[in-house]
Amino acid sequence: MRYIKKWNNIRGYALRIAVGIVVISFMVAGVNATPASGTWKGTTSQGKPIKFVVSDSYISDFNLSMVCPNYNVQLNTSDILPITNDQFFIDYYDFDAAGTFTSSTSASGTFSYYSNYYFGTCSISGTWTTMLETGNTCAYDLNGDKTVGIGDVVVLVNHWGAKNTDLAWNQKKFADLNKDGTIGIGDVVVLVNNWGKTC
Ligand SMILES: [Ca+2]
Ligand SMILES: [Ca+2]
Repeated sequence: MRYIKKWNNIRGYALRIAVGIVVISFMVAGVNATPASGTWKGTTSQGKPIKFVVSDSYISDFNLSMVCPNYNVQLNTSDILPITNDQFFIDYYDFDAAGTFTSSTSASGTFSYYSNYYFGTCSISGTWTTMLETGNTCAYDLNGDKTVGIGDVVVLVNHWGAKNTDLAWNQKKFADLNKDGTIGIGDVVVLVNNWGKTC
């Protein structure tokens, strides 16, 4: 009888540990929110626009407007940066920006800028929020400006000759429009065939 009671106790503890593991797993899974691919737009705490493109857990074409006392500044980078643990960081000359994806369709973060140039010293920082743009079905819009045009050719040129055997292919394959495993003339043809399309 004593052994049975002991076994029941052990079973009770084992069950509680198992439930605990499942609950913690769900909590951890809840933190991870794989961002959906597409164009993301929002506003900063200065009320200015922010925009970037997410593709296969990489971020590119980051645009952020900022207001200094005597002038306006714009962070534009076409660098392709990884999103790791649903976060990304940009360290770009005078600019810093960081973001966290709080769900598959929303993200928030911070930015800062310091400069001491001809127009005067500017030291600003703030926050931003963005949402995935719905209805962005323009599959061939590589730079996220909602139209197929010369800006997308520039993206192809910047990745020209990349192959699916390259180590960095994951960062470039979004530009492989005809899915033949390389960035080249075939992808330009796809753009030309969709030239001027808006989305
Ligand atoms: Ca475009
Ligand atoms: Ca291709």
